[in-house]
Amino acid sequence: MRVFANDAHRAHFPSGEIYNGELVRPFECPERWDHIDQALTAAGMTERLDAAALPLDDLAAVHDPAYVEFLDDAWTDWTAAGNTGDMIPTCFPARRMVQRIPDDIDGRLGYFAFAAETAITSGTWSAAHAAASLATAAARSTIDDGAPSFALCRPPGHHASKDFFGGYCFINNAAVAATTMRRAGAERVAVVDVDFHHGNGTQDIFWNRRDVFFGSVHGDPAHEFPHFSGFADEIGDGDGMDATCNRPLPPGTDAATWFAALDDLIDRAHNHGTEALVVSLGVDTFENDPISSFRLASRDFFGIGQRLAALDVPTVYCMEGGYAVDEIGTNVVNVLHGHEGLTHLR
Ligand code: OKP
Ligand code: ZN
Repeated sequence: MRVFANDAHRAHFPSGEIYNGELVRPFECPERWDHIDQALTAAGMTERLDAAALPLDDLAAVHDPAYVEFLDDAWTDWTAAGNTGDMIPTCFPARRMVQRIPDDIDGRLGYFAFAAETAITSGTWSAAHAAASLATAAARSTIDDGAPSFALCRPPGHHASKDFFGGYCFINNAAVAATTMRRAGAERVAVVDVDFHHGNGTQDIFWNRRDVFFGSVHGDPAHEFPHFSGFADEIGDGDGMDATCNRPLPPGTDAATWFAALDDLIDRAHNHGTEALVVSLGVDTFENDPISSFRLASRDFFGIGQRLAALDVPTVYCMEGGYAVDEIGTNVVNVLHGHEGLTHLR
């Protein structure tokens, strides 16, 4: 497994996350990366491939240029306005309000956000840009020779849509990877999202498109974040009708039920004629994850890689969530070992 990773992620670490009515240390923290990095090394995956900075124009297939410009300028505008803390959106354009980009930075912050738990800090843009660059390089290398790659993206991406951030995500790394694979010649690409949370951003980006299938198994939005996306009756629209497939599952779902849903998604991706695969790899389906409620054990993660490898197409894994920091490395390595037909750690 080729691993794409660098230290640029460290620049993103806001001082707090709004959680249960309190400002807490963000669950999405740099130690997540460190534990994955260490587990990869211990498992013999010692090489780290870097990526050239992705030209901002290349993001235009996935994100609105005005949104990219907002992210690029956000910290400068925020501090120029005299603010000293991190950027936390507090006012959003709800139903029947004016959907127009404000000049004021507080207004722009709310306009380009869908959730308030996710703060922007001084290094957020550089880290998010670097993560997307890693996803691109990984996708390109995998299309070039067919061998699987893992992009150790941080911050994650699957909640970020064309023009909004939230759920710890700013740039949609998996959507950028899928776009890279399309441009490199794959006629049909599938994004399979195994993170505990629904990948609302990826779904939205490809909602009307037939060439990119999106399938997700996740906590039922009736009970879980992102609350307003991920229901079973969301199936895409227009040319993209039936190229979106959601499998929401109830809190407490066990491995057997979860894998039945994954097998279903994999069949759908296969029947869609996919020539290349992007995996939104969250390991927050783990039984001890602090913010999620599914019950996969560490060795179950091996089965995820095994099943996805059976699709037998060039595959890039993009890191998404997983917040049980002590076990995150084991769980990720098990997925990658499953894909490569190796043995699981435990
Ligand atoms: C990001 B990723 C639950 C609050 C949820 C946001 C979770 C973002 C998850 N009470 N807060 O998909 O792992
Ligand atoms: Zn998640």
